[in-house]
Amino acid sequence: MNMTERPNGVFPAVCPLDCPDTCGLLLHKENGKIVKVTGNPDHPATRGAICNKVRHMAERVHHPERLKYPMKRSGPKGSGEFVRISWSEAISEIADKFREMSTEYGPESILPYSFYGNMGVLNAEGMDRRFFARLGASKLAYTICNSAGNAGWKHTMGFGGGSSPEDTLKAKLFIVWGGNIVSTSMHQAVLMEQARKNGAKVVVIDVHKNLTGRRADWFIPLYPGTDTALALGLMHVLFDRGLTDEKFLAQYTLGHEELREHVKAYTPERVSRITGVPAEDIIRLALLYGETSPSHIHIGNGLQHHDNGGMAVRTVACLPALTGQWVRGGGAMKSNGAYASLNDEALQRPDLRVNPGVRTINMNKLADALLTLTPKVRGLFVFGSNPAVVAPEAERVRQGLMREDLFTVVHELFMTDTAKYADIVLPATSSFENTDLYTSYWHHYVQLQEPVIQPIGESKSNFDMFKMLAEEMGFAEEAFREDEESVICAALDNPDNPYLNGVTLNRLKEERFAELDMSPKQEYLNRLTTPSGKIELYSDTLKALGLPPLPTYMPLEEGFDGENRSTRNTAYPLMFVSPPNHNFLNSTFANVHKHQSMEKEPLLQIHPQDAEARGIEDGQFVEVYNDRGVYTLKASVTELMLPGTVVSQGLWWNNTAEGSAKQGGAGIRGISGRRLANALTSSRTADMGGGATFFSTTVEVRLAAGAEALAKPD
Ligand SMILES: Nc1nc2c(c(=O)[nH]1)N[C@H]1C(S)=C(S)[C@@H](COP(=O)(O)OP(=O)(O)OC[C@H]3O[C@@H](n4cnc5c(=O)[nH]c(N)nc54)[C@H](O)[C@@H]3O)O[C@H]1N2
Ligand SMILES: Nc1nc2c(c(=O)[nH]1)N[C@H]1C(S)=C(S)[C@@H](COP(=O)(O)OP(=O)(O)OC[C@H]3O[C@@H](n4cnc5c(=O)[nH]c(N)nc54)[C@H](O)[C@@H]3O)O[C@H]1N2
Ligand code: SF4
Ligand SMILES: [Mo]
Repeated sequence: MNMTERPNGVFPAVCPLDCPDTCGLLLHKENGKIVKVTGNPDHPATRGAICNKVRHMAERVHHPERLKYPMKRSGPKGSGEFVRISWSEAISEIADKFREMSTEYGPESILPYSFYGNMGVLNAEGMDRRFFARLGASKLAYTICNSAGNAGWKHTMGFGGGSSPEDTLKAKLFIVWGGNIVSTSMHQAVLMEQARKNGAKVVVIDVHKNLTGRRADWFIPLYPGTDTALALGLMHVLFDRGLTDEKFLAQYTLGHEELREHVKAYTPERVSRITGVPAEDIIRLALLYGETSPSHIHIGNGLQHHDNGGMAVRTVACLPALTGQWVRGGGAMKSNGAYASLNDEALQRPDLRVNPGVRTINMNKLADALLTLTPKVRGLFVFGSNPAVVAPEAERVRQGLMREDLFTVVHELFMTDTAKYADIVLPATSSFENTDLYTSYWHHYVQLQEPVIQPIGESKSNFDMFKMLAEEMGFAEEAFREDEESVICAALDNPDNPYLNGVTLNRLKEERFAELDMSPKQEYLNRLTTPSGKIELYSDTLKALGLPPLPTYMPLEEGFDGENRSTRNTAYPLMFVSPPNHNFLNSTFANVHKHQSMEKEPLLQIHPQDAEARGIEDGQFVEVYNDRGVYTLKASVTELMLPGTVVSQGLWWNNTAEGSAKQGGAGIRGISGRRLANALTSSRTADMGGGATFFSTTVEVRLAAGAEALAKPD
């Protein structure tokens, strides 16, 4: 009897969320329903501990508002008015539209838009990739998360893997740089605490004293987008004081002599002006880094969501090489995804593509893609993502979604802000209703999910839904008839990745957590895949791309420039940073009452100096605005940042705003304005990898009209 047929019991599962930890879970079932989610104590890396978000996952899975059947729009776009239709009607309407568009405008008029709402590879990047390749749709560049930083890392280190998690507890200096691991990778935070118990010093470098910063032995605040300068200042001191490991530099790096000369210009005094970090702190940190071994740097996603984000990660990634810290317990970690890289050719079947030269659209540019791009996007297929909330330039994204001549399909578990704009909404299963394969971009274990509960309502997995569409479109290839297990076997068979040796479907079924073969890691420094095979402190590839070949600080397009003490556009003198919050996962959970109540409401953290200059008091409603839009939320006056930076954590849906039902989603307790952080952010792309620049945003803040009355207790 499979797990779905057993109404009661405790069953193994995998956390599907886009979180590095990829925890092993246990689902507790009663009468066919999941009633409790706990951690699986047998998971070798996550060991039974899970976060609060997922402890309450049952509420999301069995939420009364789960979409249960396909629907067709019956009211104006964005109104959320839909009528029920059958799957066969839905599929045939979509196929008809896609055929029509392909004939009339070419298939590149259709754009798939997806991300990792469910990290399972079959559903997130399997059957969909096959379908859209065969259809000939425009390609999507998956750039919204970490592509600038990953490119920066790649230009320095090549191979996209760093320190192993279990080694990091041996560090004597543990630096978290632009990450909030207490919220975003809790098991790494546990290892950080263990390292501290073993005598490590914990340093957090961030623009905002987040929950991780509050646990640091030393928190170092800096201006957004200035990390490259800080790292160069550290290098200046390291070379200057003879704290570099010359033997390591000679053996494993390229360009150390050029770098030594180059960083002379980054004196602590100059770097202090750029970053806001006092010169004596720069020297102190450099001495600490140069004199402590092993030292580990956890490179977060925050410092790379900037115009100069690729260079920032590249520069920080150079530091361990300067002091020869690529030893056990030392080094750095940006993402460990490459250790588990699958056979993407077999999984995604790019060979099915009928038009290899088709255009690629950067997902950060969704607003432009819908509003200004030619030839026009006429069909949009969204799944595993909520772009109306998570994509930059939210107001323009919404304008695009409102286009009468755009045919939008959204495959979702909930009526998200995005789904509201759809012409056809399709109900998606949750990951606990599917079979799928999970790798982690942090630990070294591969996991299998098998269905634990029956699909809710008529919901279907991405995998099955794209197979149905392929059949309706008449795609005859065997690739559209394969079952989950055969695709998993094909994906795991990757001769290019020695770390995946011996990880098979059978082993996953027997052992549940299949450890990668980490023996090739002994050769880590000889396995780097940069063009020179060395750690590239100097990169000819970057030079060819028109970027500085040596790590170089470049001010943000519209950011605060510490050297000039102002932003480029003085109408918007504050930097606005909107990182994830503790209780949501991007915009997932923002509609679940439990998670809302844990998170309470969006807050704008503003420094007392900035608040006072604007007559703003703690608890008052404020409007954060720039030329792109307005975000209305409550002020929290605090010294968690340097003056000049304001922070709002979390991606709230606009339609969860209080009173939204009555006010068409546009209000908070009678105050006009929107609840979307991304109304303010720009779709400019970063220096590398086409990455997102969410945090390179400048704004002004004012009291919201009627704010004083609202600030009074109810
Ligand atoms: N609870 C929770 N966990 C999550 C997520 C979530 O939404 N909620 N999201 C998941 C996803 S998709 C990702 S990518 C990861 C991201 O998780 P992390 O790697 O932790 O990255 P972020 O949380 O994006 O940003 C971390 C920090 O970067 C800071 N920051 C912003 N600009 C700068 C800068 O210029 N320099 C420096 N030094 N710091 C800066 C922000 O203040 C923030 O504290 O977390 C995953 N885990
Ligand atoms: N301002 C600002 N914006 C940001 C960020 C930030 O820090 N600040 N972070 C950025 C980052 S790092 C990321 S990764 C992106 C994340 O952006 P998204 O990937 O869009 O993440 P979510 O908001 O979690 O939306 C995922 C959606 O997928 C749906 N889903 C889950 N499982 C399935 C499934 O099996 N099938 C289907 N069809 N749907 C499913 C969920 O219900 C959810 O609505 O946001 C980015 N946007
Ligand atoms: S969100 Fe992260 S920490 Fe929480 S259960 Fe999932 S993998 Fe674990
Ligand atoms: Mo992300």
